[in-house]
Amino acid sequence: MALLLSKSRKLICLKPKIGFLSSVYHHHTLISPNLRTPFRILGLNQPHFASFRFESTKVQTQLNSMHSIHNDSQVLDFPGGEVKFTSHLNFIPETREERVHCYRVLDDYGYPITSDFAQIEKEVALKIFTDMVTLQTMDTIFYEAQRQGRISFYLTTVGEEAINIASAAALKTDDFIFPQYRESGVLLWRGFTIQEFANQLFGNKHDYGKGRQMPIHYGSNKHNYITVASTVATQLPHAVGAAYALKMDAKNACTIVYFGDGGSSTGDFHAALNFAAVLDAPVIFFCRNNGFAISTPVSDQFRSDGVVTKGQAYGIRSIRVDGNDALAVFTAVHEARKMAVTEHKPILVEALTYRAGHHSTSDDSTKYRPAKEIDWWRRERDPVSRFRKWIEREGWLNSQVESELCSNIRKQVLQAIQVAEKQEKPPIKDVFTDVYDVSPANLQEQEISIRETIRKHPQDYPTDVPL
Ligand SMILES: Cc1ncc(C[n+]2csc(CCOP(=O)(O)OP(=O)(O)O)c2C)c(N)n1
Repeated sequence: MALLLSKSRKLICLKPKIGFLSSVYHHHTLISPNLRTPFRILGLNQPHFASFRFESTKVQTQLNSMHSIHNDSQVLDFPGGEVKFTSHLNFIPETREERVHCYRVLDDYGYPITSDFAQIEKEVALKIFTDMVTLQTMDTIFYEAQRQGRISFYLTTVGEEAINIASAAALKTDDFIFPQYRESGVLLWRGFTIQEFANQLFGNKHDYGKGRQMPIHYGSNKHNYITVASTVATQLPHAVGAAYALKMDAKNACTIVYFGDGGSSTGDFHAALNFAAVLDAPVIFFCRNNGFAISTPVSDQFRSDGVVTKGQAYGIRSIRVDGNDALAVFTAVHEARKMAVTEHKPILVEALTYRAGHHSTSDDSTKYRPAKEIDWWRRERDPVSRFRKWIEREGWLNSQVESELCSNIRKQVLQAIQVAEKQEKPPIKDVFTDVYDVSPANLQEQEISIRETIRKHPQDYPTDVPL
């Protein structure tokens, strides 16, 4: 088949091999991941091409050269870039000799081991600490509320407070957040109130999701926080598309997408990384490698050196950080954001941590890992106390201020639960709205049916749901 190529807007006419090309009607733009310059293909009026034949073009020359090369000194001028030939039959080993190092700033005792980190002002450091404590307190009290049967489900961020808060602190408010579900601290950092969290958990009439989602499926337009979707890793391609849109609109912003090690075992992860790389999308892939996908340990999930090494396979700049070190997380995301926004590059951050709580209230993790291991991480690797030691030494916090702060936060969370619990639920009609512009016949029938059923069996329906 013959076609016309134009590179850098200069037309190169290919001699038709089969002489049926007489006119050109449509322009198609093909952005090749392998070539720096986009090639504009001027095609036939038929919408589909079965195959291409290159003639008198650079590509054809490259393809021809593949056949003529036969010793070590020559290179293969491949469309994806030059490749040196070798006569050594070498397979790339499946692992590197040494695992990728993990960037940290604070040691286990809160002492800086380097001066190579982003400077944080006192106010920001205190907000990081306050929000980490708030997150821990919310987790403790909301978890207990679920155990008391007051809410149906909960999921904590225990052990991942630094990942949540310090990564959020390094972003700008115009950046869009695509969470998995263990990142409520990012929303907290952005100003979602404890009352708003409680309203969602209780699914009352003030919940922005109108009570239609399980607890912990937070979302906020105001805070550029895309609503949590439990389907693991679906947020990854979404974040890439949104990042590409930000770039097209010349916005000074990026997206960040959080996911667990389990999320990296899905097809969506690989599709997202590849798209992001070839589209030069300003997206930060933030992997919370906490060792487990529910009961599946990372050793049963991949044979690679964690997740960080997968970035390079897709042509993505990557870093591994200590997820329990707030200063390391802050610095890595701060730098990642700069590169994503100014260079229009995707960046992969793998934060090593440990899920120090159960997967959710539907899980008992002592069934598949030793309780002693959990205790050890909670005691010895707690990211909040490590950061506290650092700010104490900086002279920004003392024990009296800390204890007032803790008791104040506790009161606020308890108060928010009491308020949320007393609120009415959203009205029954909300079950049937917001998907279709005009309600289809089957939904109308279902609404009539449920109202009739409630009329017949009122004792089986909650009294706080307005009809
Ligand atoms: C597509 C899909 N598959 C399976 C599940 C069930 N599931 C819910 S959470 C989860 C584990 C995810 O683990 P990870 O991504 O490591 O995140 P973590 O919970 O450790 O933070 C699984 C398998 C799901 N929600 N969606």
